[in-house]
Amino acid sequence: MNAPTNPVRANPGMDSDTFEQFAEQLERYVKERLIPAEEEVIANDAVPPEIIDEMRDMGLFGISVPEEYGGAGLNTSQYARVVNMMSYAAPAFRSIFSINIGMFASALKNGATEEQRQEWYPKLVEGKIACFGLTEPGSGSDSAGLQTTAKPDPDGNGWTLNGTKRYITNAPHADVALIMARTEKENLPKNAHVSAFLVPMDAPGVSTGSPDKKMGQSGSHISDIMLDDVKVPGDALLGGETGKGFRFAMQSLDNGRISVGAAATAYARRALDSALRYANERQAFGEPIARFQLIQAMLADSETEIYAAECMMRDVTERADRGENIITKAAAFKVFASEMCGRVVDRVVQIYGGAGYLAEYDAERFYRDARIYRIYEGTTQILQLQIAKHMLREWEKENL
Ligand code: COS
Repeated sequence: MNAPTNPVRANPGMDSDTFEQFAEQLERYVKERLIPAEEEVIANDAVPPEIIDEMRDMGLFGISVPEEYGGAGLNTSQYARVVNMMSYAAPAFRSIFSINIGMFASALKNGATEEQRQEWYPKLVEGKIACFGLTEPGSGSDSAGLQTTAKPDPDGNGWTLNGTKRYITNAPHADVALIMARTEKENLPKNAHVSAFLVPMDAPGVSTGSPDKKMGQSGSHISDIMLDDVKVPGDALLGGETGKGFRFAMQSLDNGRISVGAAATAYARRALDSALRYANERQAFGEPIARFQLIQAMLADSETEIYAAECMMRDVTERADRGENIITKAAAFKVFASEMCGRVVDRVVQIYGGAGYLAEYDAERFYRDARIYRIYEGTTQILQLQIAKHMLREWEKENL
């Protein structure tokens, strides 16, 4: 059963002709500019700065920001399609702007005061980079267990933050972080001990660790953020109220899960296209391996599953645009798309055979890059629990 549509939150987005024109250009940009640049991204573990500038010029860093604040005002369906199109190329290209247009923009939309929106939306549009500080060394899935503290200053005019955030995507490049911190010592019902703060990364006391070495996703960087007696003004508190940070973070994660699902779906498509080409080139027993039915089964299963994820993406994002509550469907999409991508890249390595194990061929990096999709923005297991919790709650409402 779905929550009723809320007309206040329904989002028509950019007018569809303009969006389709933009989508066509973006698709061309991905194929003609980003894919040829992948080798350089991998060799240097960095997205070339000129590509970041081009992406800024295309407005990608603020594409979901409402038009009245200078953005392109994409709705959730359009946002997911942009993420999906960009994620056909190496994951680092999505990564550099995805927090801006996803979790950070979402937190501003759901939680910020008008003054905060006026300050931060235009900065996203300009291309400033945002990161999202929820996870800590001692709390990942158990996000409400965070230990970072925000204490009110004695004069009542600001806050002092202390703590460490871990695995923060884009932290080494970010201009601003949304930091979830504890404003109460003890855990409160509904996690009301958590509040969210807009923290400029150049504030005194903020530092970042060196980028972590990872299994895949070259060119995308994560690191710790250390907060050492960081003083922020009173208006850095998101929404101007304490106790709302967990809710804002979870709402942002609904959006982040759509982004990961869209990215995983596109990357599965990329890997499958590559396997299709390889299966037609590679000869065995005197003919292309694509002629063999056991290879065909792997191709067909992958096509079927990618199609299912594409349909889920369309459905969940249209529901979001109608203002429906999408907590469970965003989680279900992320679970299915990320697990599906894992199965597809595994089959793709199998189709490539021995070559699939070599770094010289694409299949090996597809396999490594895809692994994180099942983990970040909510592991499959945490999302299974979330989906079941809401199913049981609905059932009880209707039956008890
Ligand atoms: N939208 C709006 N409000 C939400 C919400 C959402 N998606 N999720 C939670 N809330 C609010 C609600 O008020 C909720 O109370 P009700 O369910 O009674 O309405 C309250 O927050 C508490 O939520 P919940 O009971 O789900 O919190 P738990 O402490 O049980 O924690 C899990 C839930 C474990 C699911 C949560 O901590 C989580 O999602 N962890 C994974 C975090 C994650 O994805 N990390 C990835 C890295 S961050 S980039």
